[in-house]
Amino acid sequence: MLEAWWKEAVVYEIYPVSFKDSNGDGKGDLRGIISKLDYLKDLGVNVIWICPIYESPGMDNGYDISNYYAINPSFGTMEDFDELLKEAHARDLKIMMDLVLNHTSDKHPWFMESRSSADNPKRNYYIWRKGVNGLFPNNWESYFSGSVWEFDERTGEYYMHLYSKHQPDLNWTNEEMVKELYDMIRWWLEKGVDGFRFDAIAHIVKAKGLPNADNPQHLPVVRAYQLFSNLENVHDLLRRLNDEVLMDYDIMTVGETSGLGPEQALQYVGDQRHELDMVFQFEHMTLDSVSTGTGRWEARSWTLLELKKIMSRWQTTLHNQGWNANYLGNHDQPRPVSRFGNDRQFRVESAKMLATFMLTLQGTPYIYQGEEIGMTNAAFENIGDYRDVETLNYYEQSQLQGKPNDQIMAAIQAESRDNARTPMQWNAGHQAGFTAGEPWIKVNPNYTEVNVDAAMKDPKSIYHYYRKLIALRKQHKALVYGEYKLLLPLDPDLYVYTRTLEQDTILVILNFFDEMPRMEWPKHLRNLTRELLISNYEPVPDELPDQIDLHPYEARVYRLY
Ligand code: TEU
Repeated sequence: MLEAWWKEAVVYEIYPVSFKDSNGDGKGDLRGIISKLDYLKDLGVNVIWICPIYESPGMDNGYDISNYYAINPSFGTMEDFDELLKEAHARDLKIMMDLVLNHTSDKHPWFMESRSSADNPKRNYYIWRKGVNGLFPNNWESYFSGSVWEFDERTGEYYMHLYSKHQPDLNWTNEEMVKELYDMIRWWLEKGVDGFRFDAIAHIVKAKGLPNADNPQHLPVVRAYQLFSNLENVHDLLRRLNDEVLMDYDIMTVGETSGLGPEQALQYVGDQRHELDMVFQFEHMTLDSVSTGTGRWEARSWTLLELKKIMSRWQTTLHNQGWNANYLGNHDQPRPVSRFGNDRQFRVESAKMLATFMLTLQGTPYIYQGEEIGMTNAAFENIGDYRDVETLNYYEQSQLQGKPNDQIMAAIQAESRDNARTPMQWNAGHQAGFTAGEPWIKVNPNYTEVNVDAAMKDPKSIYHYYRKLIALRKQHKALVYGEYKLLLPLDPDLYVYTRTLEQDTILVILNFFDEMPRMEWPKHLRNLTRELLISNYEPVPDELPDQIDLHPYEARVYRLY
């Protein structure tokens, strides 16, 4: 087993525009983050992943970069960034940057040049094609609805954008372009950043010849993820990036790779591969909808058996060979407590149960801002309150297709990325203490009850439970490196597993629902001494030794010896 600091770390993700506003313009900023470093240090996390803060027109909240070397003025200045880095490091906190290498903004000077004429030297920095019979060059559907192709009048050709039309895809077969990216990455590393999250990295290679996807129903566009996700050449490109740039620095890397299972993930994260340290997988994110991308709007019900199967496969397949990145929420997903827990009747209990899950699996845990206080989906009723380009595109396309409005809004309320993007709730004061002005997106009205201030004062809060869990993870190496073993695989309500490292065994019991199931203590563990390390309920004094009745969403972690 190889030890590494990033395996022992707990990562906290910041969506900067919604974290903390220091100047009253309604948008979060770097000085806002600096003012909360002590809060994060106190929580116990080690690494802060900051979503893109580069110069950007903000069509996709920063995932459309127009200058990789500059800070978006609405977040602050490069001096602010340097100070953030310095202040973080002074607290032994690491900073992980979010780098978007699959595409840029359509306002990036490269693209402005590229589109200016068909023989511009930067033309091939992007992917241009002629139309076919007056139609799109192929039938691929964009992640954000509609075609991946946008017609550009000036040269009469189409450019490819897997995301919004303001995010043209870079052409990774262009050596010059790739070299420019290397230089830029090295520049940030020389500044002293501690790692990267590589956005949408699975998509930097597209199938040769850009063939049409199967389309039995002859639709104008169809989901074609397999033609631009996790293709073989991605690995060559990542190995080269490592050899030529990353290898020289002690950093952590995580790639965002939708559409793969654990065996395929090992091609990215296998110890011998020298590509990425870990990847964000999406299998558990597709449990309650048919897929990511446009499929995520089509909800279906999920079972715990499926979740256990997926997570267990990742836990065991990567064991001793690679490393997991564990998350239930981020800036692209609804709030976990609303999705996998119960935000009405058991918000506190279920948020703690889900936290126990994430912090006791093998792999590096990622906490998304607000999870530590159990923030919930905002589920705004009016489309006018939404800001996210994916949501707005879906709304527009669905209307064009004639879907009933209540159906569209129900999907948006459950699935919209804006559910996770409402301002961080710091206190019960003006705009939840996020801004002195008017926030760019509405605050979730439950801020009077759900906020950091209240959570810090309440020793039984979700926040204090997180602190304790994070500290436990630091204390018990078995929680970091121990082998995962699923118990009671067929139990439909309980998720039970052990983590074992040498003589040390940790037992985790999670009740995923509001039922009160009884659990027989696993026979092979009955002779061991039990020490309850943490639980989200008070211990029951007169409990029978080999049979326990669980409360709704109860979580218990024992050390057995
Ligand atoms: O998301 C990429 C990604 O895989 C998405 O397709 C994800 O499945 C989607 O948001 C849900 O349908 C990354 C960023 O995390 C996201 O915020 C950006 O909008 C996107 O890349 C484009 O840069």
